[in-house]
Amino acid sequence: MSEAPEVTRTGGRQLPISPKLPTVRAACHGPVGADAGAGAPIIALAGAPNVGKSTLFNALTGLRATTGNWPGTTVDVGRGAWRFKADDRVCACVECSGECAVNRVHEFSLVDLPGTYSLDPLSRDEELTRTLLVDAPVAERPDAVVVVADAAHLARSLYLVAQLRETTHRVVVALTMNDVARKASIEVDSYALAESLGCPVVVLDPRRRQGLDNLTRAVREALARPTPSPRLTGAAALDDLSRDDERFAWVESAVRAGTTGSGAERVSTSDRVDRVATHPVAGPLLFLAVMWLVFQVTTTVAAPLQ
Ligand SMILES: Nc1nc2c(ncn2[C@@H]2O[C@H](COP(=O)(O)OP(=O)(O)OP(=O)(O)O)[C@@H](O)[C@H]2O)c(=O)[nH]1
Ligand SMILES: [Mg+2]
Repeated sequence: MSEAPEVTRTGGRQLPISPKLPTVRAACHGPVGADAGAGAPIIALAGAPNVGKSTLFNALTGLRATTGNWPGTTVDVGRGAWRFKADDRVCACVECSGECAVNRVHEFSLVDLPGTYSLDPLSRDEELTRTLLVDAPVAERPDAVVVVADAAHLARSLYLVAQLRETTHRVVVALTMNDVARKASIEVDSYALAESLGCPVVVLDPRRRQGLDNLTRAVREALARPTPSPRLTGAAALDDLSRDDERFAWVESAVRAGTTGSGAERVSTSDRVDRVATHPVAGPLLFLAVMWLVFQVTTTVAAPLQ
């Protein structure tokens, strides 16, 4: 049995979509590479760290992106061909006369992004997600974004969806860790969740390759729809911290609508504090304010006591 080719990776600040990737093996339809052919729709896998993005990427592409049970496993961008059979396109390949096994194969170019909770980058690898989804020219952005969300920690997975719905991206939510959620007595109603989020929600287990056909269908249907009109415009609006409360409220109502059970997670106060404390602008300002307060306590306040 031939080994699956290593995933092709593009790292650094370079825009991941541009470079053409090398061909790694041949098939009867001509060269079949680690990446899909030119013109294939580009689908990005985004989501919080450690939710199963690379496991899903591997299941869909047959490649071998590194996966691991710790955050930060993916620190650059992987890209590969997501091929699937569909019965609505007949191949006109001369060599195989339409008989070969890869007949009627469609393909997407699948991009595996590093984990991120939001579109506000805190590290260099998170910046890649921001660059690809927000800062890149519209023509170079993915045709759809699959947000991989952890069913056991839904609230912290959905902030990214809250930000993406303010852009022109087509979004499909792929719900992993359903087994973990069940063990924690969290029941997710994917239909209610989809209705509340306003985008398709597909339940899957990428380790067992379960739910992949449903994901393929949901992405194809999303691509058939026109791009959504943006609720907000521009990167500046996305970075507007004052919109946080609104986004949290939206996430909270989606979690409430889509989950039941004793373990159902809510957006906690610590989630809100974390959000402000780790914000690229508000975080350092908060740090300086605390340092100033400590300085005042140790000088002005303590001086009369000495
Ligand atoms: N229990 C359970 N484990 C899963 C599921 N999906 C993925 N995993 C496991 O979760 C761990 C993390 O998976 P990765 O694919 O590396 O996660 P990632 O989102 O790519 O992580 P980063 O690259 O760090 O952002 C691996 O050990 C997977 O086997 C699932 O549905 N249920
Ligand atoms: Mg990964």
